[in-house]
Amino acid sequence: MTEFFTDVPQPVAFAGAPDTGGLRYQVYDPNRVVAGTTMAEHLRIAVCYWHSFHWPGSDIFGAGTFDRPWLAAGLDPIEAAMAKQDAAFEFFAKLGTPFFCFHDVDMAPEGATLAESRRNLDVMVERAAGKMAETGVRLLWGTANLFSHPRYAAGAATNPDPQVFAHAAAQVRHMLEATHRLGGANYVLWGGREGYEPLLNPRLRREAAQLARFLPLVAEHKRRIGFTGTLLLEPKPQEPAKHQYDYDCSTVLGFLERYDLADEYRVNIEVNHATLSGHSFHHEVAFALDHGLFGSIDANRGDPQNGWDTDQFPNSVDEMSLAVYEILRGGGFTTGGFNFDTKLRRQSIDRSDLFHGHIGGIDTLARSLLVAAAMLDDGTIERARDARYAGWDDGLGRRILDGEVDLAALADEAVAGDLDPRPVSGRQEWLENQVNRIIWSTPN
Ligand code: XUL
Ligand code: CO
Repeated sequence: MTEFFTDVPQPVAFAGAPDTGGLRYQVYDPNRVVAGTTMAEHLRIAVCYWHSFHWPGSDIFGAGTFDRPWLAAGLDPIEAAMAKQDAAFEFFAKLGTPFFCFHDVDMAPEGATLAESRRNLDVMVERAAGKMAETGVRLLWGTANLFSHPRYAAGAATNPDPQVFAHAAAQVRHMLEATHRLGGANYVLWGGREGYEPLLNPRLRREAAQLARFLPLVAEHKRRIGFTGTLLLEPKPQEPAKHQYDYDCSTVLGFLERYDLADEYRVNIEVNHATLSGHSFHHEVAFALDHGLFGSIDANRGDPQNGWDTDQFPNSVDEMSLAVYEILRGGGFTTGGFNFDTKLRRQSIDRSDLFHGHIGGIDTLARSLLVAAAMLDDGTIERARDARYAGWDDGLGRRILDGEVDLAALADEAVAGDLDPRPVSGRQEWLENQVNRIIWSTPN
């Protein structure tokens, strides 16, 4: 196997390790214990196969800019897939991260028929199993690409043609089995084309009913094959479709509850998808945790000045700390983790740039974890939240929640003049200052 990342000849040194003159993390040390658990176990970091190894750096205005020799035209597809796999595992091992994620078509070339695509995937998955055993790198999640091929232009499960639904079923079945074979911790469904372009052609109820059929089929198959990982839906409001049905966490929860699927699925929240839906990432994480929906994270952020999915590496500790705080407060990940569904910028053409992007993002998460642990330890935020709702713990609040009073009885109590509610400060600025106090005082 020839080395690809020759400009990064040795593994990236973890924070605290002796300086070797190579690349190093400033904060991330997988074995450092924070709030009772190692950084590696808290963060469960994964590198994605697609943007990092299967994307040439093209955009809608221009060709690929990256040095990815296995993507050149005219190569034998399986040999090219093997070269890509070698480079990917070399990268994972040198970066020192525990997990990766992939779509079927990132790892194995699509054949002329479904049967040929399946054979290709089987070959590459068996080879990946060997690489995983060699390097110790594990699979955070697998997923089927149900959005790139022209057959999915009008959706996969929500396509007007049931034959496309069947085609999607075949791909998901095979990829779910491949994920199981590789010991994946989760399986993701992102419905990039499950939505519409103009509202003039879709039947909305019809498409919802189709999606509501597809999701239990996947859950049934998961049980049939004995896969114990978590099924995750990845919300996104738009792009590529004008409107996507899995708009945000709240929409997904409503859909799952409406079709009695809330026990089967959790969410994979992406930072950039949260902001595209008009929320903050903090909001989506807090909502999912509070509603038992939280699963995993795609850590890539958007650019505040434009309205599309730029998939940039996270670099704001101020923003990330708030979300990591909610995760920590909620008990942390179970099967999920932080996946880097991130893209380099098109001008980042050195092979080492892929390392710099991930190192910066991972250090941002590690530093956010330290801040979040300090916030939890400090307790100010939770004490303020508890005090805010103290009225519901007993007395009137308890009687309302326990259903002991009806509307008329409540009204009578209020009218009798015994109650005297007074405005209370929300203390927003004070709370924000508390967060900054902890961010600024937490040592590395
Ligand atoms: C697209 C996106 C996908 C999913 C997996 O915006 O985030 O890469 O994470 O299909
Ligand atoms: Co994603």
